[in-house]
Amino acid sequence: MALAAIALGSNLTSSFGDREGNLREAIRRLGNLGEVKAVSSFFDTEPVGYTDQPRFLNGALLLESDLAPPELMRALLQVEHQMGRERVIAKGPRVIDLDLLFYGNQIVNTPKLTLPHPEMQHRRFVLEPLAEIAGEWTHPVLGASVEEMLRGLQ
Ligand code: PH2
Ligand code: MG
Ligand code: MG
Repeated sequence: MALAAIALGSNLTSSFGDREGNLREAIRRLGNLGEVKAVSSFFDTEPVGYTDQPRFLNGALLLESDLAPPELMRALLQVEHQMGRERVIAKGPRVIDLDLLFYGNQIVNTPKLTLPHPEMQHRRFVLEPLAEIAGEWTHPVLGASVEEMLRGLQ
């Protein structure tokens, strides 16, 4: 059993509803992979990177799971796929994006998975929701808490 932190994002509507409907459906499905321990509020955010796309709704959650990191990662991609995500433009519009941020204090560097998530410390749309539910969680490489990383951005 380990605790994982997962970021959620959506900026398209789908058969599950609007952005919030997509986040709620994804959270429901993540409940099949373990026990959802905490869910943040949802933040309406400006698209970062590729900016010519709709605004995002972003959130974060904590999942306690028996799945090891590669299996959990595969399961997240499967939920994305089953909810109709199509990879058209890199960093472009999506029904649902599920990013594995932390898995306990594990450090992983493989072609398919990097843990902690390599961009999380730069992204307000990740750190702001995560700080609500795991502000004290310390990044095992950077040695800074989520709260500290968030403060480092302003
Ligand atoms: N995800 C991206 C690129 N840009 N911007 C916001 N606001 N929220 C996101 O989730 C997001 C983004 C690639 O995953
Ligand atoms: Mg992402
Ligand atoms: Mg992703």
